[in-house]
Amino acid sequence: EPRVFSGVQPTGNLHLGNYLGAIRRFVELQDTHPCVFCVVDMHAITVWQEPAELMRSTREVTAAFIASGIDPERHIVFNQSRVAEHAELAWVFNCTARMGWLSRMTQFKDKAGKDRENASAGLFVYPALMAADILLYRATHVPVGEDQKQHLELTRDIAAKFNNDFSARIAELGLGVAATGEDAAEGATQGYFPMTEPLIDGPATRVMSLKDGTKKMSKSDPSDLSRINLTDDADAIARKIRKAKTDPDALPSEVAGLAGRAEADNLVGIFAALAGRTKADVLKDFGGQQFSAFKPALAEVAVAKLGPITAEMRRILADPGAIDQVLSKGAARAREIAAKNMAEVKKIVGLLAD
Ligand code: AQP
Repeated sequence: EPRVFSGVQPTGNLHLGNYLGAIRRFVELQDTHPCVFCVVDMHAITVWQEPAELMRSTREVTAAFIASGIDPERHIVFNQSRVAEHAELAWVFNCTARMGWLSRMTQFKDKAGKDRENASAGLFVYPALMAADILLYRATHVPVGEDQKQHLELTRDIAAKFNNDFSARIAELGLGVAATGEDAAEGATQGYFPMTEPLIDGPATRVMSLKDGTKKMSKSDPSDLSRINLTDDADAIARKIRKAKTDPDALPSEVAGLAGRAEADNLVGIFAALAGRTKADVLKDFGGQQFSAFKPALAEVAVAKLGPITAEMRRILADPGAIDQVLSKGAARAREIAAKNMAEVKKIVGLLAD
């Protein structure tokens, strides 16, 4: 049975990359799949968060979901820490995942930096918690940006190892579904967890920094000029695009001409994604023109697309009580699925429960 799961961390500075790479895809998928959208506050605390700021940010991500068009009546929207089963399944997966697998995660290496001894243990096991988020709902599809590809592969490895370690038990309890992907390739006929497919598609799976076309647009970049925040007003958006790094040449008329021009490629990609057009189509209009002509047009598209979302976010954020109610109701619905599946996992593993 298909189901979509995805999460966004409440770590402040929600930006255009989060919107184009993830949230906008969530909105599209709600018409075709039952969806679970989670504000992953337990992931956020793998690095230090100011408590008041964490609460504010959790409400802000929820407001961004709703303002972008996610319907919390039709789909499940909640914050992770409200559903204790995420932590429970994460523990089981900490015991499934191997140190070697986790050691190879590039996000851990990037975030821990040189001072690895001083990184939290939570940051190291972050991908096991992410696997738990997804597999707790036995989700089959996960829309994410390109940067999460490796974590999704690890999720599949964890699911495959769990299915394989407990294959006899899963069959004995009649809890399996037909094996797919790696399980089937290894000759298993029954698995408990599905081989989740990442959905990394659309024109903006990796939006780059406005200041450096080789770095992804990121919440934690110290330069606010590197990103367009979902809370930026029209003036801020126009100013950031005006100051965005470019090269001195005119825009090419063919997509091939963007090769080796990271900043130009990024800006054209952002234009295309926001306008719902292809890069080739955008270059038909702007090929041969200077950035001085392209940038105001890009700012106009960005403001037209993001302005209404920002305004709606402000309106929603004015009533934090209503946001908390959405999260609380969503958590109750999430818990129904999570409790059933976690009880089955306990049976499979041999953990006695009531
Ligand atoms: N630049 C990006 N382009 C496309 N998609 C992106 N995502 C993040 N950055 C880009 C996608 O947004 C979703 C939620 O991200 P997250 O907040 O859970 O994770 P993150 O990678 O920590 O976000 P940041 O902004 O990059 O924060 P820092 O600075 O802490 O590293 C995910 O689907 C992600 O792929």
